[in-house]
Amino acid sequence: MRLSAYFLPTLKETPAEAQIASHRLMLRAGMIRQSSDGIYSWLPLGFRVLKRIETIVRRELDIAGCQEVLMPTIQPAELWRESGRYEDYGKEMLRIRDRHDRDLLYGPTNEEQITDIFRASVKSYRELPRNLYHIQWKFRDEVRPRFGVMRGREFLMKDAYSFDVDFAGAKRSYNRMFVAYLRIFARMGLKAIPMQADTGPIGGDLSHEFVILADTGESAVYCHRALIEFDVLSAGIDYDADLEPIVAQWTQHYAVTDDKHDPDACPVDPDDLVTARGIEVGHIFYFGTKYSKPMNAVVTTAEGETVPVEQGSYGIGVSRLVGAIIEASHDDAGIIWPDAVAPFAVALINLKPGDAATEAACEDLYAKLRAAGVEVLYDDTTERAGVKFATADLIGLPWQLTVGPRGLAKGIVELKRRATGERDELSAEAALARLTA
Ligand code: 5CA
Repeated sequence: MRLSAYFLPTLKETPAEAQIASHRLMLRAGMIRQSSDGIYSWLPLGFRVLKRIETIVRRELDIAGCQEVLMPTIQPAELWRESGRYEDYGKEMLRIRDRHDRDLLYGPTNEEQITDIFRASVKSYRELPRNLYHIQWKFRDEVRPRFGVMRGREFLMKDAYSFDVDFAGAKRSYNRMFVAYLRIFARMGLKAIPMQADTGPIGGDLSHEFVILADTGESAVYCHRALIEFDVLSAGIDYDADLEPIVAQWTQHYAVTDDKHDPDACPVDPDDLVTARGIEVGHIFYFGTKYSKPMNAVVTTAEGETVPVEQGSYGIGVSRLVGAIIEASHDDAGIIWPDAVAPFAVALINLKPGDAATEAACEDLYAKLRAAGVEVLYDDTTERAGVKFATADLIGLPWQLTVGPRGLAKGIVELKRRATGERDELSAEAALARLTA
């Protein structure tokens, strides 16, 4: 993509309304634009990151045996009356009435809807387990939407729902998602720590929040140092195997949010206790028959008995993750994208547009990188070099490849790694080899 043709409305000034780094940087880097309180449009650069995150989530969930569906954003109130949550949900739910005076709502989550889909067709334990998910916009009329996409009113969530015939099966489904979540966040370059959590309005009695550590996190978190060290990607994973040992490895250590932390009862040696701030990027729940019972979603067991199906639900804040990743990875100059979610891999910076040799070298690199499948944002604009470097640092692509007449005269270009600031002067061929390796 040529920057001269790209819709990238960057801001020089720091927007006054933004209180935290990710919100400031997303506005300054032209990733989002506020539409109304807690509701945002996603502009090309931001939308690319959102799609990257979705792709990682999708890939790992599909490996874990989940199947993607797409449910509507607008749901009928009757389903929520059946579960008893229509009144309980209160003012957070956006209620809508259609032209026929039917009560509808903009879904804050989809337990009722998926249970309705399930009960219409699944009748036997033979068809279980199943895990269905979608990636869809939600609306919650939060009292205090803030921090940009981190606590929005409209936000993109991945929500998955598991169905099993008994508790043992439901726990296996829960474990699968627990492990899949560890891998999803690790793939994004994040360290997410599962923490014991309350189930809140979702209900149920087994629940973990996945929290990434960042100074601006909304809640204080406490965990054993060992959890920071665990590695989840080096070994392969067999989702049909017993995953209890992996889950136990993580849950044996203390890890709680501040509402559950009691300094006097904390079992961890102070030297091993990490006290930090955290951002909740995922939340998983086992809630048994909380919805299947009132909604009469039943299956027959191997013994011929009819029982309500056992359920769990599993959320990831896809749009929140964009902000959370920036909170965890930025500096004074701008965003530092982890490779896996970066909107483009390389910023190609032409220091002297109009100079024939520089132009030719840039065009050649641009064509070769694209031919090799490397996503490049080519700064072919006529801005000053200082402005170009500032923009490149602000939007935070992992690599900056700079080409100018002085270097070219010596046969070199400059390759900078955004995360470390390391710069190498090398030939264009060597730079290409590095970027396409
Ligand atoms: N039904 C369950 C799981 S499918 C559920 O709704 N869980 S949740 O309420 O915990 O939300 C799941 C994830 O969505 C959270 O972990 C968080 O990352 C994200 N999320 C929740 N509220 C917001 C919000 N207002 N803005 C942005 N992301 C949010």
